[in-house]
Amino acid sequence: MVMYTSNHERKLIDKICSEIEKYNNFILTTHQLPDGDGLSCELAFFDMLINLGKNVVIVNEFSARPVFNFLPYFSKIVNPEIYRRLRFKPDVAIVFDCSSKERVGRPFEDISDARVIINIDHHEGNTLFGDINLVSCDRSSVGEICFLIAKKLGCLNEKVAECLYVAILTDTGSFRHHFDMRTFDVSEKLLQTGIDPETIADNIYHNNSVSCLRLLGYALSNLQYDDKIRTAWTVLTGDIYRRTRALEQDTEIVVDMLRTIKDADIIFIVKEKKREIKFSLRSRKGINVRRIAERFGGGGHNNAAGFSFQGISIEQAVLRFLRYLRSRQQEDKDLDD
Ligand SMILES: [Mn+2]
Repeated sequence: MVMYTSNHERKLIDKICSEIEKYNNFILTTHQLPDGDGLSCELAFFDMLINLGKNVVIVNEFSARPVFNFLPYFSKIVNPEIYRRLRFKPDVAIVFDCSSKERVGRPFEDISDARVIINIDHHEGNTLFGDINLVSCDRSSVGEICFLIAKKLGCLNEKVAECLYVAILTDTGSFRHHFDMRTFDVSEKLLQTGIDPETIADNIYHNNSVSCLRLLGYALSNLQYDDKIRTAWTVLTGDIYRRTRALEQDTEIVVDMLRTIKDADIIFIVKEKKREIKFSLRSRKGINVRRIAERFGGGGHNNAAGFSFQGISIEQAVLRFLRYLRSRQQEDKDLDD
């Protein structure tokens, strides 16, 4: 018998369900550059809430990768400009997969109007910015947590299950990292609704744009590797995005590919944005990249984190970060000696 929920989780889920019953107007959001987890949870909740007769708006600062457009209600998501024109008065805001309110980006102003902010997340170091904070760091995905709420509300149907299965599938890298037995148990219950995992996988993984693959091509042809620190990285300038016409969200495929390198314990992608240089880090063998990212003012998960530099060039940013990784390696060696 797999232990589903801790007492702590159960209490918070009860509280969230009673808030949902009490109020009528809901605003849902997730982090900037929504991923499969945050996005699918929004869409699952959209279905659950409209079935309960509620008014619901999903507002995201940026659109998600088009590979997710097969999911129900994908086209219902609005950006902050459209949202403001709706003059919606939310009672409850639900924020998915965000460790801090800053991660929400511009919609945070809008959700701050709500009477109750519910924060559902699984990131270490979540700042507990909500009035209710359901933060379970040992859960594979927010989708796994949302399954518990869907069941409690009696709202589990095929649409909800499809979304939550996508959340779990993508956040675990197709069941490769950050999951446990409960994840399979939840997935099984989702599949029992009749959803087809093969079609879902096909929709997500065999649905890339040519631009996205071109971006990957550039990324791989500029791949760097330092065997002393067992680290691989690549730099994606604004020019590469312009030339390939790839979306920033398409970077995910590059991250996934670099993660497959046998001899790299840490991989990172450097992305040039308007005013900042963004670093996305991934690790294995228990190397905690969240702590590394925190040194540079960022955060995330132990094996997936990020941070950004401002006011320096992309070359300086990479050099500064590599210098840190190399010194860190040296410190570890010194400790061993
Ligand atoms: Mn997540």
